[in-house]
Amino acid sequence: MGPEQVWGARWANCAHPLAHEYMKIACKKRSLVVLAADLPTIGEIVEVISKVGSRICVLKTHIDMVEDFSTNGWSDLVDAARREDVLLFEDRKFADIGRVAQTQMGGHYNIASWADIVTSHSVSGPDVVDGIAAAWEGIERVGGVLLLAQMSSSENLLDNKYSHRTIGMGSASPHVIGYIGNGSSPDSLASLREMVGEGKMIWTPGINIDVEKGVLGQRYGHPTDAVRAGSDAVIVGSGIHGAEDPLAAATEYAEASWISLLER
Ligand code: 6AU
Repeated sequence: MGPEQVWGARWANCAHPLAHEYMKIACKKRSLVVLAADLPTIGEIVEVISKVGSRICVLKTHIDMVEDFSTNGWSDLVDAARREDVLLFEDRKFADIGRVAQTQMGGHYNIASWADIVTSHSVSGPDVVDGIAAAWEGIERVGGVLLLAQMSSSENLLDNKYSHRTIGMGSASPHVIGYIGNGSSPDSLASLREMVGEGKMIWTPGINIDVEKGVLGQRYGHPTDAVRAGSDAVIVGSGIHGAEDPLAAATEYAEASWISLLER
């Protein structure tokens, strides 16, 4: 089954090539899983890609969390992801003025050169997205931005009004492929879906089949509930990389998310 049948209007209305690329990979792998690879070394991330690559569509990184970063080591990681047909997503959560965001896409980690997708806050206004896009354009690459419209952490400040204004900002930008929504709350997700309409995607962190497992204010919801409420991608970290058998866990999240999408 192709993305046109599965996503229907959302496929047709999401004009961005990265949104289409994601949906095509999801259909091929029958999975909406984005792996949050919050691991301390490049070797551990490469190992988890080799284990679960066939069941995940996207690898989400926090490059500044990696203890043994080197340009060569990272290019091995990028090659491993490409071999498995996995998109690369740096969860940088940009939040500065446009010029600084553009510069931060380069620098030591050179995010623009390898990331297909990045996250950004909307708090500083629309120029942050233009700065990110200018960095990709400068090296003739195309990438997509996900704006944080909601968060999964307890007592965060992203209220309904903030989400609404974020969506106003995102819908005016060709570089924004969608929004981060709160996977731990199906009700908030459903209202976000209503605000967003069909033109952009919603990707959801705060996902764990064991909803009681959150630490340090993290809150979790079940992948089935998130997809039913309108999520297009489930971002799963410890639920997969912390599992005894990461491939079995990735398969469980892939199947739960995919079946829920087909039933929606
Ligand atoms: O599944 P976990 O709790 O092990 O990991 C959750 C991952 C982390 C967070 O940085 C990220 O999801 N995250 C995000 C984003 C943008 O992905 C936003 C948010 O509100 N909450 C959240 O946990 O890598």
